[in-house]
Amino acid sequence: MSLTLHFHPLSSFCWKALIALYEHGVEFTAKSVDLGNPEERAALLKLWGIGKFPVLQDDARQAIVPETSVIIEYLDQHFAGPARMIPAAPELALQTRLRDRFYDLYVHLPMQKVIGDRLRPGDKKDPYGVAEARAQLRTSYGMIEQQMASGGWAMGDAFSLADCSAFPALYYGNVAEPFGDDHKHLKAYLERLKARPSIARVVKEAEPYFHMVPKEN
Ligand SMILES: N[C@@H](CCC(=O)N[C@@H](CS)C(=O)NCC(=O)O)C(=O)O
Repeated sequence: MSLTLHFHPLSSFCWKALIALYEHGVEFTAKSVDLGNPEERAALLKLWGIGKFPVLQDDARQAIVPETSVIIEYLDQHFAGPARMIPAAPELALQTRLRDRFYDLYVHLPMQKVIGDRLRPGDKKDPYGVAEARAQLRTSYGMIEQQMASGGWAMGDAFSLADCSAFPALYYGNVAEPFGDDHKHLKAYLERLKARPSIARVVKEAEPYFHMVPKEN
């Protein structure tokens, strides 16, 4: 098997890549990385100096592919079945990439800030940064509420890269800064995402690890 995904089942960005792998039905080896283990961390750093996962390794093409959006483009280029995560039409592709950036930068990163702060020692917490992140999440939720008013997927009828980005960001976002009563379209979108077989599989595989998600303190 030529593909290996270096990942962790609980990691939100790893979910994004896994969703695309399952959408394409690509065979791959899932190599779980324990970042708390110095040898496993060093091995990941050798692949990608930033030391974040997921990283896709393609032995057949001698390629190391970090960064989820790039991994998903790579899968589209080399492993896509009939469904593509990035549409062929250039304008639609641009809008899909924009929506992907929106979910990563303005939902996923602030969500990580809120949840990541729970892991900091008591004297190293960043309440100001967390308040800013929560405000960003609420702004983004308001935008998504409008975007999703007519239902469907992030880009309309076709499931895409933007939905791969949206799910982990919104799933953990709702844990970090719960949706409000005025977010009915957003809530419905998250439920549609959860029901998608590729996503249901990712969540099921993560379930044994959910007790490791840091609780609010
Ligand atoms: N921009 C990166 C973000 C990856 C990322 O933040 N991964 C997290 C897990 S969700 C990670 O590796 N965290 C460990 C660390 O920062 O040490 C991507 O899209 O792949």
